[in-house]
Amino acid sequence: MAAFTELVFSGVQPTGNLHLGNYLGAVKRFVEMQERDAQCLYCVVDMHAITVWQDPEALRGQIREVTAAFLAAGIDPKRAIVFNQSQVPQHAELAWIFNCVARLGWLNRMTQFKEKAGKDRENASIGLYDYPVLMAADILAYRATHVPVGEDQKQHLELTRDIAQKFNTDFSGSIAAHGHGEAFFPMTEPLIGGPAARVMSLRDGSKKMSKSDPSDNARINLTDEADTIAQKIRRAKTDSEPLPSEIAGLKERPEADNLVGIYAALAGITREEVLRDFGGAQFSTFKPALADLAVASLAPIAGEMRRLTADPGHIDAVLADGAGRAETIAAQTLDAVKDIVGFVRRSPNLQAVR
Ligand code: AQP
Repeated sequence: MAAFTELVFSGVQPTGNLHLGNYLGAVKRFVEMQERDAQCLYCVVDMHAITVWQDPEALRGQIREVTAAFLAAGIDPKRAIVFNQSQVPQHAELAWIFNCVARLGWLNRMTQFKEKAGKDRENASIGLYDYPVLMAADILAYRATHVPVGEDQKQHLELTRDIAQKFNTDFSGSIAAHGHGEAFFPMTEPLIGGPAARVMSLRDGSKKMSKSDPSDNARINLTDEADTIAQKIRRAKTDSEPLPSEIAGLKERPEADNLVGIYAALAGITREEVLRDFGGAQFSTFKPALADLAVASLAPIAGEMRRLTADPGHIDAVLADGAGRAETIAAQTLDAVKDIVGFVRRSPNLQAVR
């Protein structure tokens, strides 16, 4: 592997309906990261997906669809490593070791589990509860230095850092004895930011845009047709005031703030620049401009996704190639971790037992 100064890892769950929030908060930024001096790994996190029930046939299709979205958005599978999590066994292996490092009290504070488990907590899967530990393993199996994610993942990234820190402290003697210096795992930096770090529902500016929202009108799916995108934006909830000229004027106006943020992220400009152009405009002027921009940005991606998903053999080949390259890196990490923890490893030079 070429020597890069950064190692970037991120993942997306194949749980259906990839939406504008996933695109602007994550996938679009994955593409931008390719321009940095970084080895990028982009993972379809299918083991995370099964923390809630998935129909097996649908899941297979969704894994290929997320992969197609990565490629259609501009991720180059020759430069970046594109793969699905379940093909690289080191994720699960490291998660088990991290289960023995992470503390119950840390997981009890995770707000995403509370939101997803809801009132029926006793009936949630253990996997859903343990999700953040597997996520730490995803990232640290590659000793990733940077993780681009949406704002909703901030708390999980903090847990990843806590696990790395505790592992480095608990095993400091062994880490040094095995020649890894003072710290084996890095303090991974979350890359959260820009105008679309948290894209909100089109129907309710207090809720994030989400795959699991029962209302399809709450989100723009990456596979929506142009007419559907325009219609969803036209019907998006707003107030009756014109857009302000200054950012401060968006305070207490979550729906207006959301649409301005979406426009800014799609156009690659700041919220301030959007308001410079549209300050004083009514939504009857702004919404059609936003719809045109959204269609121009998303229609080519949807078209390319349709072309790619028609050839599942090609997608599977991309995933297999990526999994092989990912496993080469993750296996080195796991060998070192097993030595540090004190496991006896199968040596390649071992003589056969007579
Ligand atoms: N609304 C959002 N705004 C900005 N970023 C978002 N992301 C998700 N929703 C938004 C980011 O997309 C990446 C992949 O997310 P995921 O599929 O792994 O999981 P999620 O965050 O649980 O996505 P959803 O759509 O909200 O699914 P459900 O409805 O199942 O909970 C992550 O980087 C995430 O931050």
